[in-house]
This record gives sequence, structure tokens and C-alpha cells, in this order.
Amino acid sequence: SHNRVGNKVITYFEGKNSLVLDKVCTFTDQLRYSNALASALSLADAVKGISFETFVDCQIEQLDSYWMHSDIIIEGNSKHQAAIRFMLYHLVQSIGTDGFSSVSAKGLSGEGYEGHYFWDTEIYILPLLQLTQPEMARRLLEYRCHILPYAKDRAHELGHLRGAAYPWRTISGIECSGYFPAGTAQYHINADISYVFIQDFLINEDYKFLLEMGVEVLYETARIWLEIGNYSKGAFMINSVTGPDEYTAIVNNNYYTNAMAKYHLNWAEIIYRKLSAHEDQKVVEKHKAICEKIGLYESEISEMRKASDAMYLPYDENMKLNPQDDAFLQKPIWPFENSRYPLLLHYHPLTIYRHQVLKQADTVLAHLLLEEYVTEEVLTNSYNYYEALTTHDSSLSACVHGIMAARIGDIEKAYRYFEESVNLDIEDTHGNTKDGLHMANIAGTALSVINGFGGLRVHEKGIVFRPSCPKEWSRFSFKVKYRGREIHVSVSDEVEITLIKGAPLSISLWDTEYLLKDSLKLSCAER
Ligand code: IFM
Repeated sequence: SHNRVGNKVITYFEGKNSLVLDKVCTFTDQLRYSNALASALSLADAVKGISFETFVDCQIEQLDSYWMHSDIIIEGNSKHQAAIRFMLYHLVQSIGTDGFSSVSAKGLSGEGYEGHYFWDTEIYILPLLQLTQPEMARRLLEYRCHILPYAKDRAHELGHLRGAAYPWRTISGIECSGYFPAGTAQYHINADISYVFIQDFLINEDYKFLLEMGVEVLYETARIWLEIGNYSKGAFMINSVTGPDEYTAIVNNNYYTNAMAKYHLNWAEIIYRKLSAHEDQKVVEKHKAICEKIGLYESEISEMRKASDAMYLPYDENMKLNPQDDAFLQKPIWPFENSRYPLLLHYHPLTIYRHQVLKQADTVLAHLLLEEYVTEEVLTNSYNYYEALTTHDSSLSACVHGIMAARIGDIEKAYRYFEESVNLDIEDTHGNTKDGLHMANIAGTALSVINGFGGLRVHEKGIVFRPSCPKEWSRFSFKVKYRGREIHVSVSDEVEITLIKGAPLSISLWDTEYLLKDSLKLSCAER
């Protein structure tokens, strides 16, 4: 018999032989439920009678579907194959799938960074999921939409008259960073979040999702650039911000931030025009209602277009590269040989900030995300210059350097970086895996195969491949989803791109356009 006393249930048993107890755990909180306790009890009631085996079957079904679309095959190195599957497995366990959560920096594997979510999700994890698990990707985008009210409050708190400023680190939506120079000053998080909403649109062309979850975030975050930027001699400047590289703080015109803001403002205007002129009147009306709700009118959109077009992107004519910011190239180069690493544990931040030294990819990352803003020459020069100054003290660095090494055609170097990122946790090369696995690096390792050796990019004009197989592997392959299609890519000394599902599609392979009907096979030597 049962007795419920307050929150406790007291159960009396009588009899002989064995007693089987099924323990049902439900988890609720006040972020997701207005009455957490009542919801927990009713959820527990709802699963009553469902056997453990049924849950096991559901789990198997989910994982089978995950591997079907997300597996990455590496032939010729069984250690790499096992390691990448280990990484993909940890990743899937850590992804918030309810629209109220994201992926914490250490996933569910440790307490490092207190479970907080960072830009790691948008710039490292989402680009992978958007191509392989688009529904999971959408839940993560929804999370950002749900916490928009907090980002608007934060913008107000920072003294901005309009717009939203997403927190550097958070769970519920409030800023949890206690060190603003390398926290809140990283305004680029606004552009990072918008970048993945724009990628979702480029990949899926889905106006419904854009309207429901994306536009308000896109516009409110774009407003911040007009708040913090100013014109000087006709160019739009963004001062006193910190870029991705945490060894350089509070700078003027960080290339990454300015380039991402330019893209963000550009797309805010394009999307405004597309939605205002949409053929479906319901879309036009709904968009109009959102704009009216947030007080966004033509004049502000024109300001966004103007700022995007006039955005200042630092460029050094002598060195033919993009300086990381206005002052970066004037500083002395860090004395690398006589230093102790990671620098952050041995030197005061102010000492580090006064030198040319990077913790992680910054301009190089901007060139990965926005190659349309740079020439081949500047991209290569910038890579070579910054690589020599980068300590990779951040686990977010090696994968980006590997992807970009492949981009400039240095596959041997790309392979060395791949080894660094694939081994980071399993060999504990940063000495801190005890605090949890490095989720951005995990997704970044998968991206090293897809974007790096596979050379995949999603541009406004379409999908691009520039594949090359490292000589240490005999073949690698993966699948991606793009505009209702599923595509299988297999690379050895030849590349075979197969349309598994969907209508024929125009693709770019080594900068030549092809119509992908069923399968396209070319020798890598012919590129
Ligand atoms: O978001 C990162 C940051 O870029 C470097 N330090 C660690 C953070 C969490 O992974």
C-alpha cells in the first residue's frame, strides 16, 4: 500500500520471495516548468508502466539514426577512427534538445566552466550539426531565441538604448562572466549567434523558422553594432571590444568582430527586404508585426546597410594581411622560447595583452567563416603570420588552424593539427581533461574532416568542396544534409560525391561548377 506524505511516498510491502523495484527519475526545473514539482510528479506518472526495455529500444533507435547521419569514416588509421567516434558519441550526449538548453563547454563530462554555454556552441558545434543533425541544431538556435529577453536586459544594463547583448557565458540567459575584458567585451557573440541563424537560412531556405525563431534575434543583435560603432572619415569603426583571442583584450577594430558585424548587418538588411517582399502575404504580415513590436523601421534598416557597406576591415598594405586590430602590429612579439605555458597560468593578463601573442585563432577564424571578404594572398599571408604567434593555449585553436592549413593547400600541416585535436582529450594533452572533455574541440575535430580535408563551405551561392585526403589515410567519408538533399562524400586519391536523396543540385568542386545528379567521380590529381 502507498501513503503520500507531503513530497514523500511511503510504500509498505508484505510477502516472501523477491521484490523488483523500478526506479523512475524525472528531472524538472523552473526554467522549463512553471510548477517544477507538480510537473515532475506528473511526468513520473506518465511513464508508469513503460518498461526499462522500451527505453533501451528508444535509445538504440535514436543512436542508430545519429550514426546513420553523423558517422565519419576514416580508413587507414584505426586509432583515428575510434577516437572520432568516441568524440561524436560524447557530443551527442551533451546536446540540449529541448530548446531551453545548449551545449556546455565540457558537455556532460565534467564540471569545468560550471556547465556554462559559450560561443563554442555557435561557432564550433552548430556548423557540424547544421549539416548532419539539422533538427538538433534548431533546438540550439531556439535556445538563443528563448533567452533573447535576458540579452535585451543586458544591453540596457550596459547602457545601450536598443538591441540585445548576449552574455559571454550563461545557462539561464544572464551574464555569468566576472571578468569583462575577456567576457562581456566579446561582443562578437552577437554576430556568432546571428551567423548560425543565417547559415540555417542558407542551408534550408526556411522562412517559417526564420520568422518564428530567427528574425527578432537577428535584428536585436544587429542593433548593437549601431550602438557601439561610429563613423570616422567615412568608415564604420567598432572600438573597445575583445575578439576571440583571449590574449588580446579591449581593442579597436578587431578584424574578426568587424568582419562578422559587417556580415551580420548585411544579412539583417537582406532578410528584412526578403521578408517584406515575400510572395506569401501571411509571411509579410507576420514580419511586419514583429518589426512593429520591436520598433524597427526602414530608417534603421538603412543605417544597418550603410554601416555594413562602410565597415572598416583592418588591412596592412606592406605586409598584405589583415591586422588583428588597430594596435596589434605595433606591439613587441612575445618571447616564445623562454616562456612557460599555458601563458595564462604564469603571466599577468596585462603583460600578455601588451604583446603580439595569441591564445587561439582570431583573424584566421574570420577567414574560415567569411572567406568572401579576403583574397587568396591575404588569407595565406595572414595564416602564416598568426600561426607563428599562436600558442594554442585554448583548445579552440588547433582545429581552426588545421582547417585553414588545408584551405591554403598545406595538407601535411592540416594532418598534424588534426592529430593535435583528435588526441587532445584521449591523451590529455592540455592536462585538464579531468575537468571535462573539450566540446568545441570535439566538434572542431569533426569539422577538420568535413571543412578541412573535405574543404566544404556553405556560401550564399551554394555548397563548395575542395577535398584532399592526407597521405596517411587511404580514404575518409561523411554525409551532409543541404537544401533537402543528403550527400555522401568519399575522398581517397579520387573524390566521389553521391546524391543519396533529393533533386539534382549544382555544386562547386575545386572551384568548378557541376550538376550533381547521382554521382560525381573525379581523380584528385585532375583538380
Ligand atoms: O569560449 C572559450 C574561449 O574562446 C576560450 N576559453 C574557453 C572558453 C570555453 O571553452
